[in-house]
Amino acid sequence: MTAPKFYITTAISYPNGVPHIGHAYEMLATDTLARFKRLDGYDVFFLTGTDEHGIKMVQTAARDGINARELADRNVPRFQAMAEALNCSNDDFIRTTEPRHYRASEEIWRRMEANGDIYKDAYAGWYSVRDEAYYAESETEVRADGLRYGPQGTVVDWVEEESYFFRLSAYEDRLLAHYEANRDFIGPDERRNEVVSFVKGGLKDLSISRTTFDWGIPVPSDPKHVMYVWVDALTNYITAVGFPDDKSESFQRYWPADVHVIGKDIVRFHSVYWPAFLFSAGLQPPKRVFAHGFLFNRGEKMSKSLGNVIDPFSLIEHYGVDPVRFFFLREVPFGQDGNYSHEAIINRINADLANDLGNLAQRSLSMIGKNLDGIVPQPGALQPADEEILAAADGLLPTCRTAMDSQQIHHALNAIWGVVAEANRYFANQAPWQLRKTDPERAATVLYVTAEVIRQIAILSQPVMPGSASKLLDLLAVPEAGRSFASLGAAGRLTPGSTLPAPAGVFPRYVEAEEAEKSA
Ligand code: ME8
Repeated sequence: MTAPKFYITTAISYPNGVPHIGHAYEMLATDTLARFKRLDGYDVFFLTGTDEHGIKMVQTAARDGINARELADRNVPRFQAMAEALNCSNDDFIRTTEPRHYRASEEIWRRMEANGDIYKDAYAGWYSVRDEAYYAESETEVRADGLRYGPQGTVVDWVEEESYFFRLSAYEDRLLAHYEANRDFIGPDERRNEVVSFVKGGLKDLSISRTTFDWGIPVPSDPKHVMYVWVDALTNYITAVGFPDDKSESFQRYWPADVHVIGKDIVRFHSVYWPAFLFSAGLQPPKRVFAHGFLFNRGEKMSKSLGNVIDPFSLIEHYGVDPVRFFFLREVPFGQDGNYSHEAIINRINADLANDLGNLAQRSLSMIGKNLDGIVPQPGALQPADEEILAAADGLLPTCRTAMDSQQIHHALNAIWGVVAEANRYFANQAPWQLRKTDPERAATVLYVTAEVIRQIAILSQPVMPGSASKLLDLLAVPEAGRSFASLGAAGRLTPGSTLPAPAGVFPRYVEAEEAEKSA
C-alpha cells in the first residue's frame, strides 16, 4: 500500500532583504507540521522558496545601486542558509526566477486567457509597493502626515497604466460557495470570517500586469507587459510539483496542496485570488490556507545586552536551534500574534526543557545506568499508577494528530508537556531511589515505566526538536526503525534487556553570561 500524500508549503519570501524572525517562524512551524506528517506515515512534499519579481525588488535594488536580479542573488543564499540553520526538512526550494517557473506562469496565464478571464484595459488606482497590492480607495486613508495608507498600514501610490485584468468579479459566487462547502478552507476562523465578508462586499476585476517596469515574467501574448508579481508568486505552488505538465506523476500525486502556511497579512491573495486563478485555469484549489500571526520583539533587554538577536541566525547561535524552535511553538498559539523576549525564551528553556523533561530523563536514565548496569529492566506486575501514566502517554498520538491537522501546534505541545508533568509527579511519588533499598523489583518497574514514557515523549518531540529528540532516543537505544509514530503506544515498548549508552544531558540549562562568569 502506498503512503498517503501530504503537500505543505510556506509562503515564498521576498529576498529584498535578509531573512527576519517572521520568516524563520513560518519556516520552523511549517517544518514541524511536515515532520509530524512524515513520522505519521505520510509521503510528504514540503516546499519553501523565494519570490523574486515585482516593483519592491526593483526599488530596493536601485537604492543599493544594483539590479533586482543581483539583489535576489545576494539574498537568496541567506534564505537557504536559514532553512538549513533551522534544520528544515524542505524537499525543494523554489526561486521564481527559475525557467521551470516561467513555463508554469506562462501556462496558467494562457489557460486563464483561454477561459475568457483576461482582458486589456487601463488601471487607475492605489498600489502599495510594500504589500505589492492593489487597494480600493475605500480601504485607504490619509493620515496626519498627508500620506495615504492601505489597510496593512503601508503607504499607497496612485498608479495609472495600461494593464491586463483578470475577471475576479466573475468568481464571487463560486468562491463564496467554495468557502461554504469547505469550512476548513481558511483557518483560523477569524481569518475565514474576514475573507468571507471581503468577498461578500463585492469583488472588482484585478489588474494582473504592469508596463512601467520590466522585472517580471513577460505576458506570453504581449511581452511589453510583465505579470503582476502575485500572479507569478502564487503559481510557485504548482510549478514545484510539475506544472505545466499536469499529467505528470508528481502533479497528479501532490496537487492540490494540503495546506499553504502563510502569515495573516497575505490571506486575501491565497484565499481569494489564488483559488479564482485556479478555477479559471481548470485546476483544483488548495485544500486549506492557514494563517499564523505576527511576532513582535518586546524584550528590550534582549537587543540591548545581546546585540541584534532579532536576526534568526544570532538567535539560533545564542540559544540553539531546538530551543528556538520549541520556544516559538510552545509560547505562541499558532494562528495568533506573539511576543518574544530573552526572559521568555530562557524561561521555556529552563522550565520546560532543562527541568521538566531534561531532569526527568537524566535522573531516571542515570539510575538505570548506575543501579541496573545500564540495562533496561524487565518490569514486574503493573500497579494502577504505572498503568495510568502509560495510558496517558499512549493516548497522546490521537490528541496530537487532531491538533496538528488543524495546525494547532501549541495544543499538541500542551498535551505532550502535560504528560511530562504527570511523569514527573509519578516519578516523585514512586521515589524509585527509596524503593531501590526496600523493593528493588518495584524500583525497576518504576524506572522501566518512566523510561517508556520518555521514549514516547521523545518520539513525539521529533517534529519540534529533531536534534534533541533523536539524542534522547539514542540514550534509550531506540533503533532508527523504531522512531516513527507507528512505534508509539504498546506496539513499541522499550525492550527489556537492551543496553543503554552512558546517560548524557540533552537539555542544558541556560546560564546567563554574567552568572557563568561568576561561577567560573
Ligand atoms: O509576503 N511575523 O513575502 P514576505 C510573522 N512574497 N510572520 C511574518 C512577519 C512577522 N513579523 N513578517 C512577515 C510575501 N511574515 C510574499 C509571499 S507567497 C506566494 C508570496 C510572513 O517576505 C508573511 O506573513 O513579505 C509571509 O507569510 C512570509 O513571512 C513571507 O513574507
